[in-house]
Amino acid sequence: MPTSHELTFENINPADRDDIIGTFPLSSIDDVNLAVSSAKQAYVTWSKMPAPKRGDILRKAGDIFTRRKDELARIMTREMGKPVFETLGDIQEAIDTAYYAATETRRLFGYTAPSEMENKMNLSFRTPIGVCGIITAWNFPIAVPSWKILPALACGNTVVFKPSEDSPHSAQIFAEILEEAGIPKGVFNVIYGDGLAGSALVEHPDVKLIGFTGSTITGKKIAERCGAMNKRCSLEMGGKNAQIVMADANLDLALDGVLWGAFGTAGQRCTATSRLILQADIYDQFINDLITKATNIKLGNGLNESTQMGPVINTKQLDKIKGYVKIAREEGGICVLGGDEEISGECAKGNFYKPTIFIDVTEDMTIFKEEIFGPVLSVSKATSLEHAIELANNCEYGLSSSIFTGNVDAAFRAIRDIEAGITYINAPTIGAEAHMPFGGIKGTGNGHREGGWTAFEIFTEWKTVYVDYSGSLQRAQIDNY
Ligand code: UN1
Repeated sequence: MPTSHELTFENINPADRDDIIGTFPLSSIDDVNLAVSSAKQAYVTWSKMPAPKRGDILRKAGDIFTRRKDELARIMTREMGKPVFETLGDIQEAIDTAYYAATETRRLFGYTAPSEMENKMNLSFRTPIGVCGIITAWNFPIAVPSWKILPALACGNTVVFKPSEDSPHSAQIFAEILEEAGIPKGVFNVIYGDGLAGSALVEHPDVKLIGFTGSTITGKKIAERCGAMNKRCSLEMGGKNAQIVMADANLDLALDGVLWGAFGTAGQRCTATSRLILQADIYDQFINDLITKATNIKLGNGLNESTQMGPVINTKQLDKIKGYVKIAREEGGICVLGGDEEISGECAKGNFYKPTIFIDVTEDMTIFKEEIFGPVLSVSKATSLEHAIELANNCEYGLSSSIFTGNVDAAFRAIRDIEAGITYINAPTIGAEAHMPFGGIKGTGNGHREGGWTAFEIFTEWKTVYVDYSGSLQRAQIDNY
């Protein structure tokens, strides 16, 4: 989409700050207005297209994502840093979501129910909402937008998408793919830039819904504005996810679980494991084994095959992590690994932070409570299952959670008692599957779930229809009893 003015921003490779990927327009309010009015105009025909026909286009988008997977994975790695084996997975999630959304267009089921009167039929079905504003983060530049955009389109809505200013290139390719798949002009629009473009989108009266993934601070502001303007709003915000390990667990598995959960994507997932809660009997030994394994994690440019952990997204985020580690030390935290940025070798020009572990972390410490969004793991000790769950729940967020145990009773108690939208048994806190409800409780969300069939709840309204074929005025119970 053309921009009406000259302001731009640079897209910088986080693994090498000298590598400027490109410049992107800082969309102005005029640009946002243009995008919304295109989306509003396109809604008239797109919303009336038979849903399975919309599905054909989404299926084609899935095919093109598949065709461009390798190329796009490398572009995404250069743009946001995570290793190629992770960006390939990111795109796979969009492929799965595209095919799921395509099939769902033949299954946008409504309900029928018997009428309380003779010769009358009661039906209900889903209708689209209108122009949807989608605002997402940079850590899953293709997967997370796909969770929102593809179901929104399947349901007959049109979209204005504002990606993070740290991943505009991936968003541009997302748009290219939808265009090639045959999305009509105006149905999908991208605006680029920071909070200015984002808030213009939220404020626009013709935008009927905001779908947001990002920080809790921004999400709450969006929710307030959407509340005041009576817009639908679905939020996916922060997490402070805990992995519990009981003494009866398969400890090797639990170790692999926490290494992946805490240091995969350099800890930059809303589902990342940032707290490890160990039962006292295994505490010392597990920590020793964890340090040994985490020491060997290979940092570097995600385009290199040997890299296991990439950089963090930008210097601001690097500073934020440094700030949390400083606070942790000031509060008496014991750092047993990392605790510093990595500036040696191929990491010299990037935003690298070493895998970091603090032990004996207590509930009053800041790193126990606040989301860091980096490779920093806090370890705490629990005396029992009940204590472990109490520690896990002592948190303002409620996205993901995990318990490793060999005891079936403990597993079921954890399923019942852990306060989170997602609980894994004998698996890490990361790795949600695209066709299952995704989201959190408490400070993480506002009651909606993306992923699978639940995304279609977000992007539709219900229309209820009564057909009276009695030929006479039949009064319903409200006027008849
Ligand atoms: C996010 O970090 O915003 O479950 C989403 C996972 C990923 C999604 C993370 N599939 O770890």
